[in-house]
Amino acid sequence: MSDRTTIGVGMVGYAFMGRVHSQAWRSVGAFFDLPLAPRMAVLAGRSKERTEAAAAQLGWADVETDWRELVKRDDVQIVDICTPGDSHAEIAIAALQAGKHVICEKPLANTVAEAEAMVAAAAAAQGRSMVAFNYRRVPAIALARRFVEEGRIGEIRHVRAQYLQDWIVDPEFPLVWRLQKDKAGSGALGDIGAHIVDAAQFITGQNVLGVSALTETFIKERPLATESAGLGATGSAARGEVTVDDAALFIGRMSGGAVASFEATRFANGRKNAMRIELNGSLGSLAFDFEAMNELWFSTGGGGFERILVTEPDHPYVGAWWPPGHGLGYEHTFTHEIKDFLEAVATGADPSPSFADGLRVQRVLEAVERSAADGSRYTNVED
Ligand code: SOE
Repeated sequence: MSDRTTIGVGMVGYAFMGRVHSQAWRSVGAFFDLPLAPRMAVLAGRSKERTEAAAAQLGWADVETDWRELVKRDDVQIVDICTPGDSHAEIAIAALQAGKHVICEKPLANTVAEAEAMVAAAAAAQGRSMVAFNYRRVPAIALARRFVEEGRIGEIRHVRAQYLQDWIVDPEFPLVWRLQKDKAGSGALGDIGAHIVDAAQFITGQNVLGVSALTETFIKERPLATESAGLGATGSAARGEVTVDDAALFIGRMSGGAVASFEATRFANGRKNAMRIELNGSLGSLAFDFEAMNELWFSTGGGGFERILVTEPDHPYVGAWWPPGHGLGYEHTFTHEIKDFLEAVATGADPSPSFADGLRVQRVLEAVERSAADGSRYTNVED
């Protein structure tokens, strides 16, 4: 352990994603035998007082109040972007141009044009870059991909994906940044729809080719947020317009011949983080629900579905953790992501998902918006 090369990390943002990424940086070296030892060098945020408090709580050695200073520092080789989407492109491009490696929260950007600029900067840079679609690193999802690659469900015909939450059902829930188009790019579509598009493409190995979509905003105005941390917030008396979708539904065609349906909503009362995907193939089916994330359901037709408890040491990532049956949680998906990223940085391999993969998802989101604006007309995802 002691002869590993230390690599300095600088993180921008410290709300929900910043907290969970911090947990991953802190624990990854204790559970995985890595070629590089991350050092949590510096945390950037706008308010000095709050950033210092977050750094002390989360384990960062120093703070900056301007991400541009963080990007310049010699003790930072990796920049981790945990900010709202409106700053992803600017920070990532500056960091790549400064010779840093970059890991960036999803969706990659707020527009296709920004995502294209990020891919171009990544292609011209020495550093590695990755977009943080963490659900690829749920052991059950990685196992589902392995089953598909091994041909265990045969030719895939149906992809049925849902991402259901309920944290904004209350019309008095404040107008946090995730409900503002200029900050988030889109609503449920980009925040959680992006995850199921990536997961569907990752597990099946097929791309979404075109979509027919509709979107809806149920609550058009909400109290302005005074304080906001992560998904929590307090509202004021003044109200503002919700400028994003509350729900996005779309059907699509996949490049390998499968037909797909996607549903992303934060109005599914009782569903907290139900990220679900079911595949039906010529030989069998697979089904997953994040609310029971240590399980994968497998069917070969007769007798319905069999539950696979994905806690065996030979299952993806699991061997590093607890004895069989003891289970993993949300935070582990980020630890696995950081582990894979550090390995790619050490070997010079292209991390997966790359910025190019993030752009591909962005193009699907854009096709969904165009289709929805055009009366659900079938709309090709542009290359
Ligand atoms: C909020 O909808 C959110 O935190 C998303 O932003 C994350 O990407 C997802 O993992 C959980 O839900």
